[in-house]
Amino acid sequence: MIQLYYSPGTACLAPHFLLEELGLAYELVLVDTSKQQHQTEAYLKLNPKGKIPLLIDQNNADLSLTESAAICLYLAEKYATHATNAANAHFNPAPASLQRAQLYQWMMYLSNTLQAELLSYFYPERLCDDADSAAQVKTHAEERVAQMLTYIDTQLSHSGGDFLLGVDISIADLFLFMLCRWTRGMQKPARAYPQLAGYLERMFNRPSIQNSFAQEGISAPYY
Ligand SMILES: N[C@@H](CCC(=O)N[C@@H](CS)C(=O)NCC(=O)O)C(=O)O
Repeated sequence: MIQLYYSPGTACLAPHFLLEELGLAYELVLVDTSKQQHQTEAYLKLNPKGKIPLLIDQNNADLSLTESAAICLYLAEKYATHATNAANAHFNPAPASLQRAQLYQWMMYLSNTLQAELLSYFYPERLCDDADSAAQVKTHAEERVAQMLTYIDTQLSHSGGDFLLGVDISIADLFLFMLCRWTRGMQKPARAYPQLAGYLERMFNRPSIQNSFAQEGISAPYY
């Protein structure tokens, strides 16, 4: 069995979407950050970072993994091969292929640039000492996120298909949908960009995303 430790709507979403896409058997374990359950002694023993998500793969010697992007890369590599899951093998492009290189490029960009900026937007008080400075940090983070969304929107129009890598969906799309959802309270949310508007609607209609939202108890507005 695979266990995903989650708190609704957090960085657990991308791995959750992927578990659904791949049709794997898994168990969700709730660690509610709004109740500080990620800071309990029991959870910190499992994940000393005190962050969500955490994946434990009992099919693979109880492998324990954090970092949402790393979990997605691991799950795709382990469970989306032609040998075991041919219908979903596009989630695991061949090593050194153009698709894999582009996948790495997107995953690095999304996790260390857009996701990092979103963390500044949501937790500005962690970066400064007073409320006025925190408000400024938040405003600047939102401006930088807007620049990134403009870049992503343009790239989508050149991808050659419905997804970031072109014709086939990849883990980068699942990750991007999660991050775009987090912009829904911004002055110009991701859904307001011309390419992203249709892209997010298509992604939202996938059963993997519908099921994950239902299981995590997430309600409208979804993105
Ligand atoms: N880089 C990490 C970020 C993990 C992270 O910051 N998760 C948030 C939820 S989205 C969290 O656990 N926040 C609780 C806190 O920082 O106290 C990842 O992608 O997994």
